[in-house]
Amino acid sequence: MTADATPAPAPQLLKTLEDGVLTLTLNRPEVLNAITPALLDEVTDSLREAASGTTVRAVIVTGAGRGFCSGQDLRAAEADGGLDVGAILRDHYTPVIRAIRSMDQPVIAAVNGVAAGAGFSLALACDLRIAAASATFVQAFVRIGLIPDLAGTYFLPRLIGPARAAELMMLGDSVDAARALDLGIVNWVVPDTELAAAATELARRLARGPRSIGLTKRALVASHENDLEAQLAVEERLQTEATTTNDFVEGVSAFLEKRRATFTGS
Ligand code: T3D
Repeated sequence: MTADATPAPAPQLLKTLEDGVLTLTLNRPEVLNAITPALLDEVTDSLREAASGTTVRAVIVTGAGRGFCSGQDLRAAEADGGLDVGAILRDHYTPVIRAIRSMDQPVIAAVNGVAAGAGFSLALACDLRIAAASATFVQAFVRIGLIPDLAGTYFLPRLIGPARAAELMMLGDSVDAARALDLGIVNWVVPDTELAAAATELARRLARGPRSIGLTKRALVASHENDLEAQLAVEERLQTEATTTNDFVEGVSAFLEKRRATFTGS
């Protein structure tokens, strides 16, 4: 065999762009898509690139194989013992959370299997979550003596309430998809074989939507911190912006002409 015949390593992040939908697939199935700094850097770069243009109008994050994401790659972390964990989090991990929250395009987590540790946090940072019936959610951090990170302690109590968040985070028990739906962790649960199609259909629907979806995301993100007065001011500003969009003109015209609106995201 010549050197040229050596197969190239599989990309750790798969990317497709179709009908305005960017799909990012974590591709380390042998470790249930455990994350490394390099993998999350790629995800962050892809999201930033999408955010800076108008081609991508919705994003799906999912995993290859039977896992969604098992959190930090513990073998790689072990091998890298002695590194500054705080610096790795700051420089390589937390940027992905900021990228998801600061981009206007909606981001959907299509949770195809176990979401553990930082993988659970990654799903929580997304705008919408759709899970396969066999998916599970584990706040695995406590099992290895860590605290939840990647903004899990920010999103989970806001999503399901502080008592439920404390239960999941302090006990580290696995939550199945049905309970995740019941708790409000996920928006939808679908049969395993239908997850990819359902996530794509949802993303395409969002991608066909008006510019105001992105502005709505901004308002929702701001609402996490604002009091009533501040949030009313945010709505006044963003609604003013929404009325300047082509999609608002089209939406009103379509209503008056009794036809379906065709939005361009502008
Ligand atoms: O260090 C820092 O930078 C701080 C940041 C921390 C952030 C975090 O995310 S901490 C939390 C890290 N994640 C975990 O603790 C979860 C570890 N994994 C598990 O507990 C279990 O694998 C699961 C509950 C996720 C799934 O269990 P199961 O029984 O379905 O699968 P499995 O057999 O345990 O795993 C399958 C393979 O994936 C296995 O490899 P093998 O034995 O077949 O060669 C397993 O070792 C590997 N794998 C799973 N998770 C990880 C992993 N390898 C490396 N890192 C992982 N996180």
